[in-house]
Amino acid sequence: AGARSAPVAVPLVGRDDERMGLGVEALKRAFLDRLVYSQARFPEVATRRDCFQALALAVRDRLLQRWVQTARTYRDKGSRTVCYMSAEFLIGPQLGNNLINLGIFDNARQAMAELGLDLDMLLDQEEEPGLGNGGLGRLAACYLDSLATLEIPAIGYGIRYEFGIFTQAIRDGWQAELTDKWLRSGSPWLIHRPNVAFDIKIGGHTEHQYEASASRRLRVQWVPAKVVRGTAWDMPVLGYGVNTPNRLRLWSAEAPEEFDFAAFNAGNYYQAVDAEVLSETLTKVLYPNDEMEAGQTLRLEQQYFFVACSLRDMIRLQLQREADLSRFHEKFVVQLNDTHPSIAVAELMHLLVDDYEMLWDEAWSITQRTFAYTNHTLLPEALEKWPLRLFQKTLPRHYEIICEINERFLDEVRIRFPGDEAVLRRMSLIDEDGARYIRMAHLAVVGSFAVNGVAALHSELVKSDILKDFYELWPEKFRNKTNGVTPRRFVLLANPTMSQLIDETIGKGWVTDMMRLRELEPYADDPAFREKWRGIKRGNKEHLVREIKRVAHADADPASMFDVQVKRIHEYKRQHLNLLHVISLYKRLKDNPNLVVAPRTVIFGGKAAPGYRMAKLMIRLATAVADIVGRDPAMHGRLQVVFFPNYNVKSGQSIFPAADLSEQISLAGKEASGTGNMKFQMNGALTIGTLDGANVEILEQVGEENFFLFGMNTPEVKELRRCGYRPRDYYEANPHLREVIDLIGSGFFTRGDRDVFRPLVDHLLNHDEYMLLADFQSYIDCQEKVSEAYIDYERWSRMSILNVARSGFFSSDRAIKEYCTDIWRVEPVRIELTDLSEDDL
Ligand code: H53
Repeated sequence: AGARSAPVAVPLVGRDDERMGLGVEALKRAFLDRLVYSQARFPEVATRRDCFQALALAVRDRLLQRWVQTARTYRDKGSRTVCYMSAEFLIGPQLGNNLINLGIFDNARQAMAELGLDLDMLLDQEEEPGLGNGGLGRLAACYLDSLATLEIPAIGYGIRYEFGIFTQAIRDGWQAELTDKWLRSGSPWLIHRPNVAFDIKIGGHTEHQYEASASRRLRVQWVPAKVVRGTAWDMPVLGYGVNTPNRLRLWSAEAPEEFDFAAFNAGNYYQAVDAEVLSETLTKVLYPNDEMEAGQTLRLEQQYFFVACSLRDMIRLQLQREADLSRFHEKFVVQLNDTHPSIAVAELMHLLVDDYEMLWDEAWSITQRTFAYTNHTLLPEALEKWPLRLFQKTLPRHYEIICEINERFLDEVRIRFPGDEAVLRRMSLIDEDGARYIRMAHLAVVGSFAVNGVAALHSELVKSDILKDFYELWPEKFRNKTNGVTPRRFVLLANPTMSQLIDETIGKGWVTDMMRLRELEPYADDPAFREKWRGIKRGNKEHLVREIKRVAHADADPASMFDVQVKRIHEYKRQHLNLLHVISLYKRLKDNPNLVVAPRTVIFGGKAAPGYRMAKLMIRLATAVADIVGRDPAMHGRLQVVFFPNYNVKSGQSIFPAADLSEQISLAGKEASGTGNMKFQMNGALTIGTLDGANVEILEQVGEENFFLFGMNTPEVKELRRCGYRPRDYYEANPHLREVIDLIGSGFFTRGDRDVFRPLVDHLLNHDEYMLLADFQSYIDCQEKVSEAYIDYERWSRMSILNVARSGFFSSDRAIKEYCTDIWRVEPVRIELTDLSEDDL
């Protein structure tokens, strides 16, 4: 730290600092100041982008005022801190959310209006920080919101990707990927901390030496092949209605300061600069795979890099407070968001043993008391494992440490299961069957004191299937923490009209106490309330219709049922089952023009991993069906299909409030939890779904009469698989199913080209890993019930109201409270806005 000046009495950023006012006049003043003094623009020539930037900076000032107070309080109290480590934080646009959480959304709208600016237009200027793929990254962002709202000292640690998730365009019906340059004009929310920097070693080899001293301790030196410097970029994450902004700290890679002078002096300027370029590639781009492992060296380097920076940062903080690291685990608890950061287990051991010269046993005891691990998947292909050679080459010291952890661990297993060689092979951190791998989930379980799944069903399957042996060894480690989503972004911000009606009906306060929504239940029987409810949904649908026109160039009818499936495109999520229903409905409407069914607009949205061919083909099928149905005049006012391009956090905020029906149709036992299902429910959509992930708990909350359940359950799926599933039998036994599949195969949707969908049809008939054909009839029958219910609009409104009234359980506040008491053992720390003296800064 630099020289500090003497304390002065003058408050700089205090409680009554009028520069930080939240009223309309103060906001206008602040906006104009930022326009001139940060953007160097005067109002007459300012672009929309300048105006967005000025407003964002004015809001950021107000966050930072609270931030310094928070940082001071945490430092003074030495508060126990939660570190949420995640390779992804899908935070979405920040301005609207920050205005909501500061409680100044309406003031800001008025301030801008008085300056002749439209707040919605300004909000629209913000680039979406797409630092995640899907559910896992968005969950991390919801959890940061709840942690701050609940006033829990917390840091989110992640990666500042220069390119986030790609932008999806639809070209000739196919997905095309465009780079996401979200940092093109900088982000007003990120604050660079060039002096919070660490040099991280990668590659090379280790050298073992016994110390000359009497103890003759073995010392290990890691001689790296390269060194990359990580610097911190901080984003404040403000809680709702409190003064707590927590810190999201993202690491960015650069070349270390002493770059290759040998090359430079030899006149090889380019080689010297090369190091810089190579280092920067480390945090250049997010891997666009959701639930599929990439397995490349660069990905392992990314994971190691951000974990290594984060642990060094925590150690630095701890050594500011205490003389040594013996109480590290009392001051910090680290939640590992899936296995992506699980190398942290070996890294903390490396730091404690090699750098801080701690004995193995003490270091291991601290490590095991520091980490907790969340598992997010049941798909075998998503369980990370690293080829041993690749791992050893990238992290030679960690390889040795993992071998040591493994030996000691397997000794424990031998004592527990004497003579059982098979269990040793199954549980080992190293997969020795065939090509050898390091199993990251096993490392995470062994190195953690708690392991949790993300929905009740999923947590049971973790214990009975994927981590069964570990459950038998350490049953006390295992728990469930059902996911949740933040109602601030997904209800208050996304659905202001419904939020206002709720305010008027049960009073404010529900947004931080979502169980209070139960008070809405009696209004489900009030016809006047139901009518208002329908009016709000209609308004939200009209808004989405305009968006659909803008981005998909399609017309949608707001009087029809909005039947929506938005999520990553994946075979297990079964978007193609939804399409089989669409085609079935199309066929029936063609064959029988007088059929009485609810008019529908079926909306799809979601990205496919660029290398996932079947997922891309599923998108092609959706766009092809949309095209043919859209061209058919007989379908007007009856059936329509839309593929909404580039589904992301921002467009989600328009989609959830407009949905009538939420499609949650994964094969039972495959979706760990799902979180979109919760966002739909909170916005009054009814669910058609299988008994999978958190659907099970949604059904439990809303009751069977307010949920459209279909399909096999997990034991039935297992049983069918055990007996030998033959999809073709279903095809042959069900004439309607045959018609639907044959229509796809016939080239009807592709101008006679029979080749396009052949891989998809062949796959369904011969493999059908996710058992679409087995669930087909049950799904069609259930959609029939949906249609009947929709036509009875009083009944539908009633069900919709009850769904919202019973959605409180799925608030991320509930989930975070459970983590706090059951895993993290942390308490809230209240932040008061007081006057700070210069010395505090
Ligand atoms: O995590 C969500 C779950 C969802 C699950 C998802 C997920 C990813 O997005 C990526 C990797 C992974 O292992 C799991 O698919 O079911 O809701 C948050 O827990």
